[in-house]
Amino acid sequence: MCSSTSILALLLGLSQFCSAALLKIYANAAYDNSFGEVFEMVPNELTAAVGDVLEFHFTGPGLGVLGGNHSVAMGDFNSPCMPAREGFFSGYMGVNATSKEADQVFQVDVTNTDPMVFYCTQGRHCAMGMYGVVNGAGGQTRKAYKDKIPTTNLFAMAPDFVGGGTLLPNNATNILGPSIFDGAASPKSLSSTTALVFGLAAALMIAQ
Ligand SMILES: [Cu+2]
Repeated sequence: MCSSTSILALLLGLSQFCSAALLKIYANAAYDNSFGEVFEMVPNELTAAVGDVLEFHFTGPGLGVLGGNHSVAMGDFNSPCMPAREGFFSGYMGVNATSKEADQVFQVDVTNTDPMVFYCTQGRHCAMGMYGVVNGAGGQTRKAYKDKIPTTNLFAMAPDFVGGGTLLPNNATNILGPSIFDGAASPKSLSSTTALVFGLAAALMIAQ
């Protein structure tokens, strides 16, 4: 990504345009009145360049509620919710009921731009939607992975190691929250929130 944007960066005089990015991804549990429990990765489709860092956060209502104990592992496009032979695994991260985040984040360095799938190994979280794809292409996209999941009752498997990344202390407070991602991790839910805000504003204007 850097090489394709460097000329533009020079023209604009923006040297930071070409710096490595820290890409935050949230393994999040939420509750929606229509859909019930929602397990998601936010975002669940992203583009990353060599040198970027994926920073996984584990968020939701807290340990003991909605399965507030997540992980992230590199997956295998051919075997949904199963680990890649060589990849990364954070281990299980309980969500702190106060901050709504786990007390640690897990960072993974991006060393190539091949399509890569990641998922939560906890129970049925993966089959219920807690997975995402970096640099999806060809037959290795989020949609292709989703189509291979036979049923939301599929239990995930975890690697037999913790590694391939770095666990770091996390002082963040959950920026998502079930109220923002009411329903799904798609921009749709954001726009419906926006629509609600505009709708309320319009209603107020009419009331005046
Ligand atoms: Cu999970």
